Parts: sequence; C-alpha cells; structure tokens
Amino acid sequence: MTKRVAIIGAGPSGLAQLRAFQSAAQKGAEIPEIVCFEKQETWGGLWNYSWRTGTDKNGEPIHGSMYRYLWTNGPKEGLEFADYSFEEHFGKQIASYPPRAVMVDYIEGRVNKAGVRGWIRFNSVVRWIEFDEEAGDFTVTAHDMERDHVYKERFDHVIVASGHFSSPNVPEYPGFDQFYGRIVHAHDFRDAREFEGQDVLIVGSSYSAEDIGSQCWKYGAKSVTSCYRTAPMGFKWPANWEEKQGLVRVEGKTAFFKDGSSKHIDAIILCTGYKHYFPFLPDSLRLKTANRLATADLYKGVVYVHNPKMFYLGMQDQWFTFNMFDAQAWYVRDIIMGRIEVPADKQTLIADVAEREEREEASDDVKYAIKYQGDYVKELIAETDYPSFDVDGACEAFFEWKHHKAENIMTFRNHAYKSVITGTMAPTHHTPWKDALDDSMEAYLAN
Ligand code: FAD
Ligand code: NA7
Repeated sequence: MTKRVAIIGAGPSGLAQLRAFQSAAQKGAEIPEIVCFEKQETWGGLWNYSWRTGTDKNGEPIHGSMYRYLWTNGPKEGLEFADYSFEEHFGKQIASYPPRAVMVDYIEGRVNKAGVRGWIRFNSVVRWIEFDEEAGDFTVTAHDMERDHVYKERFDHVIVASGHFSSPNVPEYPGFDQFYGRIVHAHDFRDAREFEGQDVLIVGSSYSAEDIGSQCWKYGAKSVTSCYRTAPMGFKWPANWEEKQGLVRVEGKTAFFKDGSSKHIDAIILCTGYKHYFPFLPDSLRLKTANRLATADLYKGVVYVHNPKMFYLGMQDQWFTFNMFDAQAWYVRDIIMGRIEVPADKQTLIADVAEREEREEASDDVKYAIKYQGDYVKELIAETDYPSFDVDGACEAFFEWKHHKAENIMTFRNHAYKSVITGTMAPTHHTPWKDALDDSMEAYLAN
C-alpha cells in the first residue's frame, strides 16, 4: 500500500517539502500520497500579510507576524532557492533586499511551476495528532473550517512545518496595567504609521527590535528608545534613537531604566521573541526547544529522536532560511522514500544532537554561527539530489551584510550582492531604503 504523509503548514518549509516530493516524482520515482494541512486560506506562511490581529474570521489565532513595509532583513542572496533563481522568476536580476510582496511572488512562483497546490487542504487546522504504537502510524485530527467539519485520518509519517515565529513571548513589567498608551507585541504590529509623531519604546535587542524600531523611525516616529535585557544591538543610531539598559517599570507615560534614567513614552512595542508552540501535539511528540541553531531532540536537525517517523522542518533559529528548509525537505523526503537510513539505535540519534549542541556552544562569534549553519546546509544537501550551490559564497554575502549593518543600520539595504545560484551581481536599488516609502512590487521592480 502507498505510504501516506501528512505535512502541517504550507509556509516556506511545508512548500519546500511539497516541491521535494514533486521533484522526485518528476524524475520518475514513485512517491507517497501527500496531504498538506494549512489553516490559512492561502500558502506562503508568515509571508502572507493580514491586517487582522488576534483571531481570524474563523476564530483561530492569527498566524501572521508580518507587517506592512517589511523588506527582507538579510540579503536575498543568502536565501535563494538553488532550483529556482530570482532571475528565473522575474526574468532579470533584482536588488538585494526585496519587500514582502516581492518575496511572496517569488515563493509562489516555484510552487506554481511545480503544480503542487492540489496537495494542500486550505482552511484546515490540525487539532491533534496521536501515535498508535501497535499499528505504528499517526492519527491526525483536522478541522475543515469551510465545512465546519472535524475528521480523523491515518498517516505513516508526520512532518511538522508550522513555524515558530507566531506565538508571542509576552513579558510583563511593573506598571504595564496602568500605562497610559498602547502596549503591543511585535506579533500584532502591523503599520508603523500608527506611531507617527510618537515617542516609542522598543523592548528587546534582536531582529524584531531592530527592524520594527527602524520602521517606526522611517515612517515618522518622534523618537525611538530601545532597551535590552542582555546585550545592546550597538548600532550607530540616528539622533532621535537611544538604546538603553533594561526596562525596570513604567509609571503613567514614563519608563524607568536600569541605569537610573527615565524617559517619556507614548507607546511600547514588545519585541521579545516567540515560543515554539505546538498545541496540536501530545507530550510524546511535542518538540521542546529554545530558539537556537542546534535544536533539541532533532537528529540531523529534522528527525524527532523520540519517534523517528516524525519530522520537524525549520525549527532552528535562522541565518539561512528558504534554502535550508529545502535542504531539510529533500533530506526528509529521502528518509521517507528509503534512500537514507536513520540509525535504529536511539542513543546514536541523541549523540548526534549532543554533538551539534556542543559545536554551536563552542563560540559566540557571529561569523562562526553563520558558518555553522552553512555547514549544516552543506551536510544535508551532500546526501540528496538537491542542486548543490556555493554555500560558502552565501556565507560571504551574510558576512558583508553584517559589515554593512555595522557601518550604518539605516543604509545597509542600499547595498547589492552577487547571486550564488546564477553568479550575477544584483543591481543597486533605485531609491535608498529610508526614502522608499512605497513597498509595492511595481515600485521595487522599477529598476
Ligand atoms: P511559517 O512561515 O510560519 O509557516 C507555517 C505555516 O503553518 C503557516 O502557514 C501556518 O498557517 C501553518 N500552520 C500553523 N499551525 C497550523 C495548524 N495547526 N494546522 C494547519 N496549519 C498550521 N526570513 C528571511 O529569510 N528573511 C526575512 O527577511 C525574514 N523576515 C521575517 C520577519 C518576521 C516578522 C518574521 C516573524 C519572520 C521572518 N523571517 C524571515 C523568518 C521566517 O521564519 C521564514 O522566512 C519562514 O517564513 C519560515 O517558514 P515556515 O514554513 O517554517 O514557517
Ligand atoms: P529573537 O531573535 O528570539 O529575540 C528575542 C529578543 O527578545 C531578544 O533580544 C531577547 O533578549 C528579548 N527578550 C526576551 N524576553 C525578554 C524579556 N522578558 N524582557 C526583555 N527582553 C526580552 O526574536 P525576534 O522577534 O527579534 O526575531 C524572530 C524572527 O522574527 C527573526 O527570524 C526575524 O527575522 C523576525 P535576550 O537577548 O534573550 O536577553
């Protein structure tokens, strides 16, 4: 009997998995029956923009954390699909930090070409998954929101590709309940213009803090104050941006910081990260990990050590994204199709995880971390037929990006890099990022 495989989520990771199976079928292999469950009404995962916050039209928690005017925060040359270049999609080379709408178009282009949309059940929320020890298979309970119908189906394998930047980590500080203004987590941030003319406090010091603060600055906030818990971002900020040590409390419209200083603020944006959250999984199948490069309990970063018939994609903290999801998806496909063998001994799987953790912890250096994840991508693609590409070249693009950010955090997106897939240099964008207020695809492609 043909194997059945369930994929949870049709974001970049789930779509990578569909493309991996389709590519094997295209080469003449017999592939399992694939069912991809997606709770949103379309594909693209986080890259879909929704104005909604809180719950969707069906009452389900909104998945999206994307906001208007988002341009990629790393160069596109680091994430390009090895089997589908930006040039193939757009018919020309494009600038290096595309806005969200351009990225959605690119993501869709590859899967439209592959013709895999029919494998996805949209508006379908996975509610629960159980493993039957005797039968050795999984029962997936799904809710078809269109028909308002809950049903169960059995699968030989489950691949969880539900993302991990959707369920917000929301700390509370003294005085929040009495604050005279808006307090919002990055997950619910939608449009920087809301904060025009305001003194904005950003809590956190990672990607969301940097980019949401920059958005507010670009679209007219009066001032930005960011505060860190562990380490500052340390960029050379514009005159109306100040970075401060940890927040202690707020009182009325005043924020107090660890160094004893205080500041007037109108709004607080919590850029305090996300939680790996899988409400559809029992303890025995649920991944429990921090947001790090060497994810807990995943052999080769994808096989769940406590049940190797179950896989997770894209659960790592991410330097590499789309092409890493591809590397993982091709690898998982080949395990399922019997081309790659997973060691039967659980201790071997656990030892693999321990070795990855130890290697990640060996250095705090950023270049080391980028190379670490690049090496991981290389390790996986060496074992499958995913088109090999110059991963070291992609690491170099990331190193340059880091350098450009250190030079000037408000101009790094004006730089261009060379594609490691086609070897073509990207054009410099026609307008500096800070002046480009229109983030539409038409405006961006007008080079
Ligand atoms: P997601 O994109 O989160 O997709 C998961 C999918 O699973 C969703 O469609 C969701 O609806 C579905 N799903 C979840 N639960 C269920 C369920 N129970 N049943 C059915 N379906 C379900 N990466 C970059 O490379 N460059 C960037 O510039 C960049 N910017 C980012 C900006 C923000 C604000 C955020 C939050 C992330 C950003 N990322 C960026 C990283 C992002 O994680 C990846 O680009 C990518 O979207 C991850 O893909 P994914 O498929 O693993 O997860
Ligand atoms: P990250 O990268 O996980 O960073 C979370 C940040 O939040 C980090 O600076 C944390 O500081 C900070 N944090 C967490 N809890 C607290 C509390 N309680 N108080 C103060 N600060 C806190 O999440 P991001 O949202 O920035 O990025 C996630 C993805 O979204 C990324 O891929 C981007 O591309 C977009 P710490 O250093 O731990 O002290």
